[in-house]
Amino acid sequence: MKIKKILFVEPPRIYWFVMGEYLPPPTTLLILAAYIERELPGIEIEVLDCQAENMNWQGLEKYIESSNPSMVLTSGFTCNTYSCARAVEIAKTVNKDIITVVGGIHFSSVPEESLIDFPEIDYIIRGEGELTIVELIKSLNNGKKIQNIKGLSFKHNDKIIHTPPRPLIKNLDILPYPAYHLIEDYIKHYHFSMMAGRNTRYMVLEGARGCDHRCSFCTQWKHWGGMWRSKSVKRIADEIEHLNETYGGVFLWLTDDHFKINIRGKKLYNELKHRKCKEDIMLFLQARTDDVAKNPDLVKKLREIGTYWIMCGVESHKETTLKEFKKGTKNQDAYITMKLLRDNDIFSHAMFVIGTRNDTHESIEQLRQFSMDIEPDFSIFTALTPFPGTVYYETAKQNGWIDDTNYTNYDMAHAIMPTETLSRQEVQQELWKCYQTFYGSYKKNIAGVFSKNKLKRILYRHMAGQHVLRKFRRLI
Ligand code: B12
Ligand code: SF4
Repeated sequence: MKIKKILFVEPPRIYWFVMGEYLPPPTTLLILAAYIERELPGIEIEVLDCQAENMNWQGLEKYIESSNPSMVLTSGFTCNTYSCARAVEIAKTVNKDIITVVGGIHFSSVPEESLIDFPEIDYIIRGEGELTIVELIKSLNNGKKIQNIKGLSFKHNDKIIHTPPRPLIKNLDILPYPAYHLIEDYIKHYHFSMMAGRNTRYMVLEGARGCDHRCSFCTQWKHWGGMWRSKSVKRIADEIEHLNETYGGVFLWLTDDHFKINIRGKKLYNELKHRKCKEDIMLFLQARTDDVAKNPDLVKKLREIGTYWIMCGVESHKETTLKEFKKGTKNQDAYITMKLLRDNDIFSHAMFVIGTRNDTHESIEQLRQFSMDIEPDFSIFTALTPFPGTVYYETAKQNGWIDDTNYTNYDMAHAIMPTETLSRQEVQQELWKCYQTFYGSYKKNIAGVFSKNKLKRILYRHMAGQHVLRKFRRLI
């Protein structure tokens, strides 16, 4: 079948209850759609966001029937594996000739397993997607050999073929802006209630890909070839301005896993400080605690250009665990970071992990105490999750630690592995206790609900509403 029309599908998904009610734009799909649109202008492109449409699986089937695409593409993380598989299965049910393509961290990490488990997937794009998908469409339309396309996995005569990896794009500035124009009707719906309020427009943009650290539990560095590549700071500022001025995007979430304040903080400040949009935007960044701690002056500058929320992977109070994770930070960095963010009126968001092999009731109790001592505005506690593609996954698999192989539960809220002394159930219970300790205090909740800080008020209303605690309780 010649590819004339392609349909990107963001399938119906389960929300991550920990961060409340939200509707995110399908960023990955928009980034890919923009590139295909520019490189292959003859191809008709549609993006369907089932969440924004409030569409269920039957609705998706009907939509594919009426849209009649020649290719259906989707993407997801590990916890979305089955929803991606179901979306492409539906496409095949509608018309077995529709070519189905998936990509992203999960499918890139376990392509062999995925092609065997989900025969309805025709092609897996491994790693960076833009060049590979364009080459695939071109080759299918010109009858060229698929085997010559780098970064692809597929079945051929009942054999699974993995072509060599594709080299990464050198200059990310060549990428077009994400194709928000293809989903203009949905844009007004995107929001993140707990983080920015129900009526603040939420958009996601990419400033960099990958990371040059090597944390054992993280998928990102491997997926992006162990490198950190950034767009130019001017390009990032232009993209921020574009989303704000063209689409009214206010709460702007940078996908960069490691912001690198030391390298880009000052430059981004210089780029944005004279732009009008800085008064309107609310930037969300992810940074390492060592990077924040070492750059107090730049943190102040970032606040001046609209940075209002920074999320940091604090992970653990134990230096031995940080070492075991190859995190490269010290727990002292967390104290300095949280104080710096507080002093600069930036909402401080700390991520913690429990459930390492040597974790006990006592060590998790110490982590809870540590989380109170460093005083972040917002804490998220997660269960150590062996994501396929991580160093930790290989170790856990070899040692038989993985107790739960249902990928839907790989959302860091479900305990997947026991520790040496705690059952999986006990880890789950400890996780609930972490939330209960951090958010369960009556005094703290009252102070939060009536805080002068609007963000804190929204957040504590969410947490004090007990929905999160109740949902965690139900997982035990
Ligand atoms: C923004 C974000 C969110 C947002 C919004 C998600 C969204 N729909 O936009 C929110 C807050 C909702 C969220 C939630 C969660 N997230 Co999140 N999130 C991200 C983040 C920061 C950016 C995603 C993104 O847009 N990336 C940019 C795009 C361009 O990269 P990409 O998806 O990899 O796509 C490229 C290639 O992989 C490839 N590709 C990918 N898919 C496809 C498909 C096709 C057809 C093709 C051709 C190519 C292709 O081409 C693209 C361009 O080259 C990533 C980290 C990151 N930097 O990616 C984490 C990340 C994806 N999240 C993660 C996790 C764990 C979660 C949560 C489970 C919990 C949590 N702790 O946050 C929940 C799950 C929610 C759910 N139930 O779905 C992990 C996933 C790990 C894993 N292996 O599963 C990541 C990697 C963070 C991390 N460092 O570990 N997340
Ligand atoms: S956890 Fe953060 S610092 Fe560590 S490798 Fe992943 S993105 Fe890099």
